[in-house]
Amino acid sequence: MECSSMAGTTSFRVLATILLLAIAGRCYSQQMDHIQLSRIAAAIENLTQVEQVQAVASEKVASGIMKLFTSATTQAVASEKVASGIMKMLTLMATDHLVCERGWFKLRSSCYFISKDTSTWEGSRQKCIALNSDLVKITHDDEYSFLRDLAKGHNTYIGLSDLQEGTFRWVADGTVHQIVESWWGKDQPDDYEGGEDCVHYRSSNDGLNDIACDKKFRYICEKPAHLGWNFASVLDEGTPTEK
Ligand code: MBG
Ligand code: CA
Ligand code: CA
Repeated sequence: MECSSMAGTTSFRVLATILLLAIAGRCYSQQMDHIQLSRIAAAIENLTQVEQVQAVASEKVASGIMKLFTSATTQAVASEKVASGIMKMLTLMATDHLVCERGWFKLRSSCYFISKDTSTWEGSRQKCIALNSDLVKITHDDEYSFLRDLAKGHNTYIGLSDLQEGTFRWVADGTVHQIVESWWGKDQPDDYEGGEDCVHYRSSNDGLNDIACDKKFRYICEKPAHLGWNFASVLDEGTPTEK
């Protein structure tokens, strides 16, 4: 819009004046627009600078957080390493260094004693208790096989009876038995003639059988193995010695 050359005749003077005023007003307002625009531009510039400063700041914050995170991770890794080291040592001591005293046989974390003498089921139990143990409780298939081997073809009492309530329970902890069906000999348990409440390994059937509790058999006692402190072997990580 042109703002300078404006002239008029007399007849148009009033109109021209009005027009001039209008144009002047418009020019003023345009000038104002201009000023406002530059103000806005300056403000934007300011904001941009602030934003840049903030961007730098938040970059710093972000990098700080990253540093903290990295150090936390490093520490976590470090303490994980310590924890796993301790676990390794404990595991070594707990598994490879569990021992049984002389005359007892070890399987996993238990020690077993197989008697040479024979006794009634209750008598057997008392003898186990006198040896700081109890009649054996069988919980695993491989434990059953292990005990079968220990019995070496002799009838041998184990810690199972249904003397109370007619339910077979392990005498060591009173829990109801969870026997693998295949451990029983053929057609057992049968409570033959209503008088069989105690369980033994019956060699001729190669399986468990309920029998009259006053029969005298060998017996197997069980107690927990204890830690043997073999530090040399613990420190020599890779090669735990066989017990
Ligand atoms: C015997 C068992 C006895 C009873 C009997 C029944 C041949 O084994 O020892 O407990 O179950 O069988 O015939
Ligand atoms: Ca057991
Ligand atoms: Ca029987």
